[in-house]
Amino acid sequence: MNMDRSRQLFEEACRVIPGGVNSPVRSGRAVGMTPIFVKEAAGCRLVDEDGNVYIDYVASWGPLIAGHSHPLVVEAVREAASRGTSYGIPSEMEIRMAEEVVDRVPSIEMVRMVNSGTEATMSALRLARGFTGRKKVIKFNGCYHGHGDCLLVSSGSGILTFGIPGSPGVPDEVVQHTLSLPYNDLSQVEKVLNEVGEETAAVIVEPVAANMGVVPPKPGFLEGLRRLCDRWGALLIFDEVITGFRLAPGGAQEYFGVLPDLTCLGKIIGGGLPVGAYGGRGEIMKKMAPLGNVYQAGTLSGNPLAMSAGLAMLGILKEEGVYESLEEKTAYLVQGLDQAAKAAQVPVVVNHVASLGCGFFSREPVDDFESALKSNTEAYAVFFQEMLKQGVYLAPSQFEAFFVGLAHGKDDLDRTIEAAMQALKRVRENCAF
Ligand code: HOZ
Repeated sequence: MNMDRSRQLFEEACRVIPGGVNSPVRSGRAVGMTPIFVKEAAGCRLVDEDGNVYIDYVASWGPLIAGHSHPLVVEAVREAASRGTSYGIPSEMEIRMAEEVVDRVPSIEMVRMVNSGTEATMSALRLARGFTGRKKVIKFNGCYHGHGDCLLVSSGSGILTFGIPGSPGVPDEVVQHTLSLPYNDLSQVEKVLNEVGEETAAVIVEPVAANMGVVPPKPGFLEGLRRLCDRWGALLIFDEVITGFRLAPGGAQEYFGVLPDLTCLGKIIGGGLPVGAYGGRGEIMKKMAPLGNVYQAGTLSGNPLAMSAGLAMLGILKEEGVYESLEEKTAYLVQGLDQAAKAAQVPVVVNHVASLGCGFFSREPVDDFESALKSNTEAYAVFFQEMLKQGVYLAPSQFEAFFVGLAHGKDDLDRTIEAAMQALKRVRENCAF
């Protein structure tokens, strides 16, 4: 596989961009590689600067559920751009987007648009603190809620990939009110709330953890969080930046039937453009300025290009049978990967919920941060490299998800399974378990 042009671009990038990338995980360091540089993408295919073609399972880390360059999304952006790229003044599309979100996400009565998932979680947390008048927040080990200071404790994603325990630049005082507990362990939450329940503003959780690989909630975990938050008067915040509009039209809260007080969104609602949102019950959202005194603002919030792309993407997701088709495709892929792992005698645990999944190189079930950490990251690196050679692009870290989308056809899934068989043989030859 020729990567000459990508390597050359990476060298150039390293001179002017820290680590050559604008977000750490994509550097490829965790899988012993330098990154491919993308030239163009359409459907489920990426083409790199050397002309290599890949079946893509990263989908820009989730937003592109309908595939790259979907004609309806591209046309919506083109049309919106011809009428202006940003106004900083209200426009009708913002209302239509808010209506779509309120219609589909069961717990959201009002929503505020921002520009990234990080902004959404930071703002939701500020709102929860402002609404309750309390300071403490409970999060879960291995859950990642963006890179806002208060939530950068025992995080997943890049923090986990590169083994960074916290981040210099986040003073202890800033995280002194953040408590991070084991995911899927309700008894710990109960214990901690017994001690600090009256000081706790919020419990924030990824309803399916998707930044330490994919870890589904155990039956009763989300329901238990709801019950405990009600008991102590804390707000339950679902970070649905990844699960929103992916698991179901109403996200994980619809899928699992548990309603949070506040929800953070991003990714799919921007159709591949930068976006985030947070919403919830009207009485809470009305605490935001200018109605209330909790402050948050943004020059590009409700940006017309992002609203147009997002509305087009949400329109595509209204088509009949879309979610069933995503589930079927993912189940087919997961079954194929399971069989390939068994045939190669490589221990792999494939977790998935709807179209979100992850294969851990591990012998044990992966149901929390501790068990995720036991997976063999060297084996993942070998697997990643071999899959890439065979034209399949996976997340360049064991601790991220794969995203199945509407653009993946059966042929693509079969080719992926075939590639996995070869890659797993290579893992077997090179790695000890
Ligand atoms: N934190 C993102 C994945 N969960 C990675 C974003 C990126 O590298 O683009």
